[in-house]
Amino acid sequence: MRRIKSSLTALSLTAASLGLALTATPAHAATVVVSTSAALTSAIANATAGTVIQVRAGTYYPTATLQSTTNGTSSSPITLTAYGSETVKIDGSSLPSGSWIFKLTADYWNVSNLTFQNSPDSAVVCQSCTGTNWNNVKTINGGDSGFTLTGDGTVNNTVKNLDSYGNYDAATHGENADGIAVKFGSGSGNLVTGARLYNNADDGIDFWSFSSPVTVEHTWSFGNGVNRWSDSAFAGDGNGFKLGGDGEVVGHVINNSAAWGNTGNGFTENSNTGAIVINRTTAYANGNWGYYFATGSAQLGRNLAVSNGSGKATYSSKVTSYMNSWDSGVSTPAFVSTDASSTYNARQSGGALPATTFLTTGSTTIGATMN
Ligand SMILES: [Ca+2]
Ligand SMILES: [Ca+2]
Repeated sequence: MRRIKSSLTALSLTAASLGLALTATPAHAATVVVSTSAALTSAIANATAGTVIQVRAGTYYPTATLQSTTNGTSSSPITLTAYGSETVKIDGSSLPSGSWIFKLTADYWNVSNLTFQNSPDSAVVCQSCTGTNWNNVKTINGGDSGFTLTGDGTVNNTVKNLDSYGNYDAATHGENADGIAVKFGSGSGNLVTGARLYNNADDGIDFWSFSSPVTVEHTWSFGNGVNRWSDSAFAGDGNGFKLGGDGEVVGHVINNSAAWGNTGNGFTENSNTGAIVINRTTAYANGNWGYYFATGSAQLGRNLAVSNGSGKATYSSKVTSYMNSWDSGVSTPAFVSTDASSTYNARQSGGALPATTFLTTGSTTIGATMN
């Protein structure tokens, strides 16, 4: 009896401890499965650290911007994702003009396997976000940039396997709608990887007025700046990778990526005089220069430029240029294919870029590997 009694006492103490612990926890994790726009709106608005929101298959038409200012934590993020392998589209057609579909001013959210389409303005905006992860998201056919990171305190965000295309700002004649914009802000540790940014009115990627280095890898930017909207005053710039602006001096890093068929330059400093690093990329058949680094101190290494309208590369005497296809003594490897059709294919299971031989060369030293 004595032994049982002491065990019960211990059990009571444990329960009391647990009770206190539960009382001290502000919110506990919950999985919320939603299948209506109203439920989706509510789930996002009410999510707290640890909440998992799973969205059932279908097309959702919210009537107000989906948004949150509630943080997850690094160990207990907030998750917004499709239910299982179901196909979920969140459509902005019922939003008031000028609206975004989804806005986070929050930290530690994981968002995956969702399409945001037909937004009146930008589709997704993450403002002053830390530690967010975006995986296999699509932002398509919106009225301004598809995906945007902005604001000071934009830190350690990863955008993986984004497809952003068909975005066009009609009122400003295509001057602004980029595939992905990391603009007007600062913060370290931001990564864009595995993105396809194409057929947008303005640029594929734009780092205008962002004062901290951003890293990009395994990303394709193509067909931007083409007037696909019969806009008689069309003003899209059409750069594949626009890597600066507004006086910021910052060393962005671009690895193993490609730009083709853009109306402007494939890769451009856009007046950023910082030590931008461009390594093992390919610029093919862009309207202007493959590489335009006329004022800065970029480091261009092992890049491949072919058939660009204004020429392979133009750069200042402060630029370091080594082992590129335009450098003396470097031969230009032949492309296995110049048929881009496979680059539009569905992504591989798991979200990687589709397999392609387009712009591959087999070279182990120069140009993008196209994967
Ligand atoms: Ca522009
Ligand atoms: Ca732009």
